[in-house]
Amino acid sequence: MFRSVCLLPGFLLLCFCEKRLLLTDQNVVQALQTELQAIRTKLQSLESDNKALRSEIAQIKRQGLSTYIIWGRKDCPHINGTSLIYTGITASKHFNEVGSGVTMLCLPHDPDSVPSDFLSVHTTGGYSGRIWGSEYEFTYRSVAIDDDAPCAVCQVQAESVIMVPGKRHCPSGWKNEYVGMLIGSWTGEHPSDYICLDENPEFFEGTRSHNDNGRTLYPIRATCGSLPCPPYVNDQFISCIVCSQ
Ligand SMILES: [Ca+2]
Repeated sequence: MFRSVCLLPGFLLLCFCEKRLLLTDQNVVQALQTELQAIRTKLQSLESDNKALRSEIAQIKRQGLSTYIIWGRKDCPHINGTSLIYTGITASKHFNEVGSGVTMLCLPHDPDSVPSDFLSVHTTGGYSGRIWGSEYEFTYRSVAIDDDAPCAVCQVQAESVIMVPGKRHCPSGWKNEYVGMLIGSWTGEHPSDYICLDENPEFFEGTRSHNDNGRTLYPIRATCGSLPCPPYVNDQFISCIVCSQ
């Protein structure tokens, strides 16, 4: 790499690596021209890469990031732009308890303790709610009655995520994240969320088919009346799909 160029009457002088080279040697001139061309080519390649990366970053910023929970699976769908945040346990209130919460939660496998000076069940005298794991109350594909249900929290490169009940196809312009069946509680139980269970549900091996109840998971069927039939069909179970855009 040359340090500087000196112009003297009649010839060109380069200060090259602390040495002064007189550019009357055509071999040196040719070598420098070749090196210069290689640098130009490399620079053009870097500029092209830089432009592509800027475009990709701008696209990601425009799209934003969203999250959703896939119920019944230990991992997120293996599709481009969707990644796992954590895997967990499908959990909510006990089917036979009135209180506690009503939302379905994805509890992680590695919980952190509350602060050591927080309440204990003894100091509250039992005035607290509970959370339970969940069990399938049906047998379908890989799962059986009393199998415990996993879940996974997923991040997706999209501005929005929606669950569309009653559909197996996303609206135009939306991408399919996963498809499944609408799940809730039995009509005679205390309720929790409606959730979209993946159509290929999984289970936890260690507690397979062991009946501990907790949050019980039942398929949801249509009832004609205030719900118009057609298009709905009485007693037909409801599908669902999760879509991103
Ligand atoms: Ca079980």
